[in-house]
Amino acid sequence: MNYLIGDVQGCCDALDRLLAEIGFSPSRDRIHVLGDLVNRGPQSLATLRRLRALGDAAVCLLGNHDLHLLAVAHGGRKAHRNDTLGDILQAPDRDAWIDWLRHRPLACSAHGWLMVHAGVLPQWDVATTLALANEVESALRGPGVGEFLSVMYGDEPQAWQPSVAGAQRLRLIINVLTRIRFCTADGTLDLVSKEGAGAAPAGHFAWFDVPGRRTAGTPIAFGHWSTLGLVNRPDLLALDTGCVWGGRLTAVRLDGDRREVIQVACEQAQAPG
Ligand SMILES: [Mn+2]
Repeated sequence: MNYLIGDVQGCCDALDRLLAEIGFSPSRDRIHVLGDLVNRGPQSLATLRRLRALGDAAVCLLGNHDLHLLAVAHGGRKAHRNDTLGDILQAPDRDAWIDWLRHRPLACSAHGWLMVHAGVLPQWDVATTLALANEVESALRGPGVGEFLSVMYGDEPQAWQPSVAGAQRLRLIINVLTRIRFCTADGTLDLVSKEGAGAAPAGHFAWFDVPGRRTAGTPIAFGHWSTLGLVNRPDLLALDTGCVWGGRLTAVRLDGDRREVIQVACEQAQAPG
């Protein structure tokens, strides 16, 4: 059976309880973990150990916190006050963990679903989304990864231009796939607002509600947006249910056209703010 799992953020105990709850068998089942595997929770290293040990039974997408870890590890970025990445960064085998992480994908198409950490732009269809994700994946896996990570951060450009190349292009792709919540009808990003879908800035939509979105015919599963809570509609699954904030960790079992939501309650590891 195939499962989708929302943001774990270093809450390995909750992940263990969730896998037990669904009766997960690595030889029979597969989980797709929708990014933000690490950070803010108490067990970032243990979470990577658990997921990596599952081999092909766990497809793990990269989220913004996972990219932050890569950027800190490669020296291009300072750690944040609330980071809980020390157990990985100080591990004797840290290079192996960082190397494993930088080989994870940013998007995945499986079982009829498109899976990303945060979302997509309205102009992108599924094939375009996967191709653009692959451009970033190639940069992360290549020899210039350190330099790439040092230019990865920034909120510009705010809109997609197919002709834009280089760091600007990859930064926009990353900001969409791992950070988007709201955008305008023409796909201009707002990367500031973090409230729920009802709090769209003027002229903006939740990315999945933009009229004419070109991925509309394909169901999309994503995490990242904890203030949205669980969204379970025919064309959409939003699965960041705030585990690290004392919410829940959520899995969805995909069984043909049927879905089953499985959740475990989580201990609060971080207070907002
Ligand atoms: Mn995120």
